[in-house]
Amino acid sequence: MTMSSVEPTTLTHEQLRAYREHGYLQLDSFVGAECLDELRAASQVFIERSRELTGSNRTLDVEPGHTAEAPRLRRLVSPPDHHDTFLRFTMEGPPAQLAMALLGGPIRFHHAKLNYKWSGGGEEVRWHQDIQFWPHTDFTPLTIGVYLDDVDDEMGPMGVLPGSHLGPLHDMYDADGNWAGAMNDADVDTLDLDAMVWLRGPAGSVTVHNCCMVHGSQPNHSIRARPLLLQTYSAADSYPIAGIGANGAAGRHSGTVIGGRASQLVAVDGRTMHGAPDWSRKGPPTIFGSQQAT
Ligand SMILES: O=C(O)CCC(=O)C(=O)O
Repeated sequence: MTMSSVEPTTLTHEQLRAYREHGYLQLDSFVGAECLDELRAASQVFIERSRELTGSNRTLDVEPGHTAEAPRLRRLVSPPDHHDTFLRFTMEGPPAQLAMALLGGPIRFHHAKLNYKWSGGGEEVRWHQDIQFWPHTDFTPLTIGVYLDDVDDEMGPMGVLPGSHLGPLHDMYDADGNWAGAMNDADVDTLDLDAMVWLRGPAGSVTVHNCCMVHGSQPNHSIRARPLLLQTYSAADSYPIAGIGANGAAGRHSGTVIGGRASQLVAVDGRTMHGAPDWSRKGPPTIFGSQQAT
């Protein structure tokens, strides 16, 4: 699928410079009320559906204390695969337009998720970087989060460490060699946690963080859930590297190019080549067919 009619948002030079330099952006009330209402209605469908569950499944991740009467959701996995409102929002809406502006051209969608961080203790996300979860051929991937409700300090807003996207890429395996999905304590000790910026804001506020940014969030101690709809895009000419992490299992729409076409130019290990067209959906022709057709 290619979505070519999406136009980039206009950002100021200062916003573009701040994103490059600090690795994140926050835009208050970026998504309008009508759009937010639609997103909340779509989200409610899954909260209701979760009442039938006694444990997590491939679509809905629920906390251990989840019940039909008092649902406690952690995540809706890949919202665009499950509801047309999410699909349109992610492929054509404000986050896609913003990613195009930040990346300066067509973009490639990677994946999306809706993190709920339920009220009364909804879970902490420990310090981590994203790129190790789904390495790409460059470091253009970024994640755009949209708060579906107002978020204050008590609710576990997203925390980012400015400039850390230009620093080391941390190992997120534990001492026994198991994937931990979070930085180890020794690496966390090297961080200046006082410099952490907490991205709170009214409903519709947007967070952007680069794939190498150190980030995480505290538990939600408030009486309201903190739904944060996250979507990840890269430049169209950046490609997920197969066989590592979530690449290849990032949802039905992963790989969709938005706002133009990929030129098939790809830089690997400092050398740029003009790669073959994308045959992943139709299947590749044979070399004989290609050579005899030209
Ligand atoms: O929900 C959050 O606060 C952070 C989410 C996050 O970093 C992730 O899911 O990778």
